[in-house]
Amino acid sequence: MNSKGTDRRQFLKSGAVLAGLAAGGSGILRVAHGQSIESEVPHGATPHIPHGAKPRKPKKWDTDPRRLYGQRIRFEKAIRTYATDGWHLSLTPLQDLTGSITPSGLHFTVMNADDLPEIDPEQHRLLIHGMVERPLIFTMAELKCLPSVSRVHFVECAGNTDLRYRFYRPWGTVQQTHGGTSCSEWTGVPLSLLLKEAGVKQGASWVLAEGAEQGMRGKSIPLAKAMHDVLVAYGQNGEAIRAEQGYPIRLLVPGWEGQSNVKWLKHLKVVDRPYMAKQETTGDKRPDGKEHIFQFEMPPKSVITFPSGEQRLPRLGFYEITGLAWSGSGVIRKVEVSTDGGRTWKEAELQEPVHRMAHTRFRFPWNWNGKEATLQSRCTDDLGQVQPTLEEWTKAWGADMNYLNSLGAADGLIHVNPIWPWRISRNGSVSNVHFI
Ligand SMILES: Nc1nc2c(c(=O)[nH]1)N[C@H]1C(S)=C(S)[C@@H](COP(=O)(O)O)O[C@H]1N2
Ligand SMILES: [Mo]
Repeated sequence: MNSKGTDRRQFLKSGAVLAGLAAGGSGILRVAHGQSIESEVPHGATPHIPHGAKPRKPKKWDTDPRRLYGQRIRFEKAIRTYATDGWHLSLTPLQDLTGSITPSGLHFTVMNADDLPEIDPEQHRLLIHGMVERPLIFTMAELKCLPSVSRVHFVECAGNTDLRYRFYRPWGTVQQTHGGTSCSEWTGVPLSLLLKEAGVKQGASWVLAEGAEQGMRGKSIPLAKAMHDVLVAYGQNGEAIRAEQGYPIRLLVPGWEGQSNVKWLKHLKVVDRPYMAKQETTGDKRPDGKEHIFQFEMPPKSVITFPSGEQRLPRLGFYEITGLAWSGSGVIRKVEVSTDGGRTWKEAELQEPVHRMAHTRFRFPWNWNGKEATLQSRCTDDLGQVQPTLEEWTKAWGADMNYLNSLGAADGLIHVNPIWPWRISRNGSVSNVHFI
């Protein structure tokens, strides 16, 4: 164990966690204090007057709620959109975003429950059990006492990039085609720390994570990944995780398909096989009738967010083409852009710092001469994986275009990452390419 790990262990030994008492007979190690560590008085709710200063005349702004918690200005209208065709999914308006971080209120959301779980953090507990030496229960306050890390990562639904837009619709915004991915700075406790504390037993190889909502959602994660870089996250972009993102805690499994990132996390059961919970039995449906399951890592993908579907270029001349690239395998090394239908490619500029398994903003200068043009981007990650064309992707997947065309509406094609061209017509309108 490295010295940091040893420090952590020492910390836990000397700290509150192990000072707990074993709950009667159950063998579950209860941690000591369950109280909230938050201050009783909300900061800012009471005006503060520096010592010796005279209060000034009240202003209207003094009692404006926005003074205590900011909202965006009413001119800004970007919102998530949702479909009612079987996907319990609201999508991020990628066309409206700048930089690489998704504002928390616009993070895409997938949720099977009928209504949003609102979990009282005072009541919530995280149980770690199964093949462990010492089952543990944590309150939220206790979790927040533990050593934490913050990391920037995307979460992407495996079903993001719905090929139906490619074949059936000339329209489709980048929100509709690619909005099932978002990127935040997540803060939490490394799962490895909690598992080491619980003491994983010999022979254990998977961790089943379960959410607290009705009809509880389960997902098995290989122990190696759980010990490597998974977080039990309570923070998103500097504040508590949004209810839609799993408040008060979620699993954050960097680079892996969205459904691994169990929200409203309640139970972690260390086991010796995958549990095949309801939601983890679907995979890529192949033409031969077989399904490819246990493909966890999201493949390298990029998309131009401006100009993109249903937008319109208002004039000739200079535009900055911009978009996002990400890979579940690691770092985006290169994004190339083609403005001539794929004949030539030039490297785009990447916004630094480039984080591992995170949205990476790219930019590319372009002069539109008023002629029809096809714009596309192609990324390469640090494993050398290159984003494929639709034709390459289809072939690698063991299918052909006819098969893809024949798929019905909800026939899940997942892990879809081909290069996504946008066509600029002479009047400046932007649309999907392959439809036409
Ligand atoms: N408890 C629970 N966790 C869940 C889900 C859910 O319905 N319930 N949906 C999963 C799916 S399919 C995805 S894509 C991600 C989406 O995370 P987000 O809603 O924060 O974007 O959450 C995953 N975790
Ligand atoms: Mo998902």
